[in-house]
Amino acid sequence: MKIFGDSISGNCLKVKWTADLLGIAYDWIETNVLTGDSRTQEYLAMNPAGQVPAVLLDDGRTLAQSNAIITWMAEGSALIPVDAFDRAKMNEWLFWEQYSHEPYVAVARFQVRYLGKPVSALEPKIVERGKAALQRLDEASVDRDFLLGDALTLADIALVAYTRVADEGGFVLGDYPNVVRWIARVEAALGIA
Ligand SMILES: N[C@@H](CCC(=O)N[C@@H](CS)C(=O)NCC(=O)O)C(=O)O
Repeated sequence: MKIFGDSISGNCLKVKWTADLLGIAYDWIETNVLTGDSRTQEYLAMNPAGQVPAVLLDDGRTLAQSNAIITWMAEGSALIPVDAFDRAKMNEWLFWEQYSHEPYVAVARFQVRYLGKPVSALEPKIVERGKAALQRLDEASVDRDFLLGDALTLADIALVAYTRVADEGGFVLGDYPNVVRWIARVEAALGIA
């Protein structure tokens, strides 16, 4: 399969890390969102959403949305709990990541690091909601190694992607000591420390 991804994007790195951990073979097609590579006619024909990541299978099928891709890749692996309730809890984190974490933590980072916006010029709602997301993660990781307990799941992979670089958006990770320790554990499990 081909993975279309931009190496600066946490959403894309989730897919790479999951494939690497599971030993899934792929060709990485670097797709620069800053220069509009995901908005060409050719790319839009494959993924009408005009975003990365996307995967193109050898049989021509395509799949987009980072958390949909990693869920498909990890089907049947230890990264997805067998128990239905635990699996639903993992999905709770995945949906929360896309609606209540990524739109703030990742967007702040993109605006500061890649668009050059001063942290002081960030929209207050982005900063407040980003801090709230980090606080929630800090509370969730106070008494457990990974978000669902003892074992790494897709919840950790999805959420570590932008949390580990939250500093680049002006957030102070040191204010969330449980998060700092959780990031180190997830990075070690993924071999990306
Ligand atoms: N919900 C999507 C978000 C994808 C997304 O926002 N991709 C960004 C890079 S992180 C992108 O492709 N931006 C370029 C554009 O929209 O033109 C996912 O999780 O895959």
